[in-house]
Order: sequence, then C-alpha cells, then structure tokens
Amino acid sequence: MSARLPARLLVTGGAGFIGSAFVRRVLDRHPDVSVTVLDKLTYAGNLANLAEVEGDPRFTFVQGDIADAEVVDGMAADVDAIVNFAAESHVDRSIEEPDAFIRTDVYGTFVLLEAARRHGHERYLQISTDEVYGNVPTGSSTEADPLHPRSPYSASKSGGDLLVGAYFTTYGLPTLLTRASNNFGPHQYPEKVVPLFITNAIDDEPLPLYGDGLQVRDWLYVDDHCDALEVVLERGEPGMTYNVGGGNEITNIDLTRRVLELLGKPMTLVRRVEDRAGHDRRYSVDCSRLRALGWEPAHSFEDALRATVDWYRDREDWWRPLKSGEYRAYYARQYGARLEAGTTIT
Ligand code: NAD
Ligand code: TDX
Repeated sequence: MSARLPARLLVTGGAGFIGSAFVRRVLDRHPDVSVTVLDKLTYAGNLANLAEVEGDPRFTFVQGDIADAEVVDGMAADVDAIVNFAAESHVDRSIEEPDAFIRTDVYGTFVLLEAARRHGHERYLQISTDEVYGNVPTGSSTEADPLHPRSPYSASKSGGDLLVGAYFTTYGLPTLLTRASNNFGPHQYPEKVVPLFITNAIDDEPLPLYGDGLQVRDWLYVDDHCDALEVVLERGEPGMTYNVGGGNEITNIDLTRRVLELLGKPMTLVRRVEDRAGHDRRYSVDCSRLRALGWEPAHSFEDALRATVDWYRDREDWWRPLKSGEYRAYYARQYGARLEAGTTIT
C-alpha cells in the first residue's frame, strides 16, 4: 500500500459536481500533488465549479472527451494515476436517450484503462455507484454481490466496472473501484432531486415527487465521499472494490419534507407525478470494507442538508443561469405532462 496520493493526477469529469469537489480538496490539502482535469463540459460540466483553483500553478484544465483515445493517451503520458469521474450521470436522461451513456460510461472507461495500462500508471480509480447492485428490498449490498443494473445508466456504469475488473485480472493494472450512494451538497446540477427540489421550492414551483415517494436512498454528503476517495487512493488494495454509503437511508417523501422545512415552505408545493420507468425502490450498501481502512462519514445528515440548502439560497448566481436554455427544454419534456396530471398532497 502506498499510503500517499500519486504526485500527478489526471482527474476526468473534474468540472462536474463530485469531481470538482475532489479537485478543490486535493489541491487544498496536498501541496505536493498536481491535478490535470480533462472534461468535455457537457451540460453538467461547469468551469465555475473550478473557479477557486483556476490560478493554482498545480492545476491545468483541458476540455476534451474521455472517449477520444488520442487526447487521452497524450495526457496519460504525463501523469501517475487517473481518477475517473467522467460520466453521463442522470438516470432520467439515460431513460430518454441512452446513447451517450454507453459511449462515455462504457467506451470512455475502456479508453482510459487502455491509456493507464500503456503508460504503466501507479493507480486507476473508477468512481462508480450503488445503482449497479440494482434494487435491494432488504439488507445491504456487499462488494461481492452480483450486479443487477436495471436502468441504462446503471447498466453502462456496470459495464465500466466490469472492464475495470478485467484490466486488473488480465493486465495487472492497479485498479481501485468505489461504489457510492446518492451524493448531495453544493454545486450539484439542479436535475438531481436535492438541488431540483431546493431551487424549485425557493421559486415556489411544484416539486415533482415520483410515484408514492416511498423509495429509499442512502444520502452521502459530497465531502464525505471525497474523503473516502482519498482514503481509497492512499490505502486501498489494488483490484479491490469499496462501497461508500452515508448511513442515511430515508424515503424520498421524508427527504422532501426536510428540505421544505429547512426552507420554511409548505408541503402543498409537492406534486405526486407518474413514476420513473423501472424505478429502483431501494439501495443500501454495506461499507465495512471501507470502514476497515479508517473511513467514516464526518458530517451528520441534518447539518449537511442544512448547509446544502443554505448554499443554494446564497448562490443563486450559480444555479439560476443553469435553469435556462437546454435545461428548460429538458424540464418541459421530463415534467410538463406529468406535472399537469399530478396531484397535490394534503
Ligand atoms: P456530473 O454529471 O455532475 O459530472 C459529470 C462530469 O463529467 C461533467 O463535468 C461532464 O462535463 C463530464 N463528462 C461527461 N461526459 C464526458 C466525456 N465523454 N468526457 C469527458 N468528460 C465528460 O456527475 P457527478 O454527480 O459529479 O458524478 C461523478 C461520478 O460519480 C460519475 O461517474 C457518477 O456515475 C458517479 N456517482 C455519482 C453519484 C451521485 O449521487 N451524483 C453517486 C455515485 C456515483
Ligand atoms: O424529480 C424527481 N423526483 C423524484 O421523485 C427526481 C429527479 C428524482 N426523484 C426520485 C428518484 C429517486 O428515487 O428521487 C430519488 C433520487 O433521484 P436522483 O436525484 O435522480 O438520483 P438517483 O436516480 O437515485 O441517482 C443518483 O444517485 C446515484 C445519481 O443521479 C447517480 O449518478 C448516482 O449514481
């Protein structure tokens, strides 16, 4: 085990929600580490997320696609490890249009693994999700459980995970794989439920709650996730997979209630709408393997949710511009008819 971070990191997808939190954190805490971000800047990528580190001489940004082998190979030559956050990440968009998910989450992962192998990297860390285990009615998934992905998003993430395993077994590439539960925190694109509901509620717009709202997610504060990634990069065993969960399993309706309470807004803003196709009822991960490396979440759910709500309240300059253009068109497609047919909660 190396017990230190590789000196030169290539962070793919570093302009997104979790990747940018990781980049800000690594540059802040590790003066001896340099970071190059490769990001395509899709609708979800945002350079404003990296404004804090823009002038840092240890930071470089390159706009490009992880599925572009030439670009990736050139960049991989100058680093010691790849940390791959780049992905199409929204389940609802994967149901609408799966193509980009296959291209980025499966083929893009393959391109990165090939480059890491060719350049003999010290480490390759793949950021994955608890959604690959599929629906978990009872108990919690361990890393040894079979994969049962049920959406195009989770199927493409599973494809990436399987390739990572194959590169460890076949080529001895020192891979690491993490599977995290639902993240929340500042800088999350307002299509995901937490920022969507916070920003809609601020504007007194309806909150579209899918189905009966009794689906369960385990909420993980983004900083606790990044903490886990640092621990895994430093002390993880090559070839291993590590689950990362917040230990905060609650129903969507309970989450919605808490968000509205923090904002002082009424439950009458909630609209029950037609459910997501193939909606997984519950995810739950067993994190004992990661805890054995010394990690545990440092933030309470209540405090972290309050901090997140406060951040969106303070940072309208960050999210208002995002809720325009392409976003409005997406919103109309995804929610227009559903909201019209939706019902309020009394
Ligand atoms: P995000 O959508 O906020 O960011 C994804 C980033 O990847 C964006 O900056 C985007 O521009 C970039 N990107 C997309 N396609 C690319 C390509 N082909 N080449 C280069 N860059 C590309 O996603 P996020 O929520 O920060 O998630 C990051 C990673 O963590 C993803 O792999 C996701 O599957 C995983 N994950 C997310 C969560 C969650 O709750 N958000 C939970 C577990 C795992
Ligand atoms: O409008 C909504 N209404 C609603 O009820 C949205 C967008 C979501 N939901 C429900 C669906 C889920 O049960 O809220 C729950 C959370 O939904 P999302 O925020 O879309 O997250 P989820 O589908 O659980 O996936 C997230 O966590 C795992 C991330 O998007 C993935 O990238 C990650 O892998």
